[in-house]
Amino acid sequence: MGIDVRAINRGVAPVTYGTGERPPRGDYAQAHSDYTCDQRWERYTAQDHDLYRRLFERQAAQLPGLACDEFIGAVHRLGDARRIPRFDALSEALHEATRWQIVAVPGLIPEEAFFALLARRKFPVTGWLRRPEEFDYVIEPDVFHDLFGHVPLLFEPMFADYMQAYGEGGLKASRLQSCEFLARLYWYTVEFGLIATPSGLRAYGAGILSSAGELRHSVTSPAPQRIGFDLARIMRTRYRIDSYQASYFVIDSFAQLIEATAPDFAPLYEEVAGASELAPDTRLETDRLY
Ligand code: HBI
Ligand code: FE
Repeated sequence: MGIDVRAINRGVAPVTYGTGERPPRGDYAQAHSDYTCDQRWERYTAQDHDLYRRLFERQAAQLPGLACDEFIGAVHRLGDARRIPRFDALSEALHEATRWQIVAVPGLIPEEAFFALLARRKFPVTGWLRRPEEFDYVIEPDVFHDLFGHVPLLFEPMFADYMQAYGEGGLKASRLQSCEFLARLYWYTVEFGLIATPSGLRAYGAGILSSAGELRHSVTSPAPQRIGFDLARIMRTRYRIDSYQASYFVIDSFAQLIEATAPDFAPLYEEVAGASELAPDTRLETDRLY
C-alpha cells in the first residue's frame, strides 16, 4: 500500500494511492519542492462553497453521540461553515492554540514530504474540493476531509503533540524502510480511530468524522470488529482505502497515543517485520474486543 510517485519533468511529481491506477487529483505543477502550494481561495466557485456548506452541515448534525467531545468542542474553530475557509486565517487561529499551521498541498503527497511537514507542525490541507457527484464519497482526501476531519483535533494540545511526534517518527521510519508500518498506525488512529469514553465509544479519526455513512457505522454497526489499541497488532494489519473498515482500534485516551509512541520504534519494527501481515478482518485470540 505505498504511495506511487510518478516522476514528471517539472514541478513536483503527482502522487496517487496504491499502484497508481487512479489518475492523480490536483494540480501538482504549481507546487513548491516541499509539495506545498498556494490555496488560491479566489478560484473556488459559489457552487464549491455551497457544496462545502452542505457537507459541513450534514456532518455537524450527526456529531452528537458519535464524535468525541474534544472534536465537538473544537469544530466551531473552522469558522463560517458557509464557505471554504481561507487557510491563512485559519492557520493563525490554530497557531495561537497549539503552534500548528495549515499549508495547502495539491493533493496526496509522498510520505517523506508528509512526515517532514508534520514534524514541523505544518498540516497539509488539500486545496481541491470533491465534485458534486462525490458528495457521499471520495477516495482521495479533499479540502473537506482535511479541514473538517483533521483540523479541529489539531486544536487539542495532546493530539497536536501526537501528530508532531508521528511526523518525527515517520522521518525515522523512512530511514528504516518501515513507512508501511507507520502508515497503518496513521490509518488506524488519525484516520479511523475510536476512543472509549464513559458514555461509550466515540470517533476521533478524520476519515470517520468526515464520512457521511462511516461515522454512524463505525460507532454503532455490529458488522466491524473493534479491537483495543495494540501498536504491533495495528502495524501488522493491512487496511482498505475504498470501503468501510472491517476493524477499528480503540484507545482509552489521547495520552495513551502519546505514551505508546514515545519509545523508539526500531525494535517494534523488527518484531512486526518478523510477524505475518494480517488481513483487515483478521481476529486474533489475543485481541481485546469491544
Ligand atoms: N498526503 N496530502 C496528503 N494527505 C495525507 O493524509 C497523506 C498524504 N501522503 C501520505 C499519507 N497521508 C499516508 O500514507 C501517511 O500514513 C504517511
Ligand atoms: Fe486524512
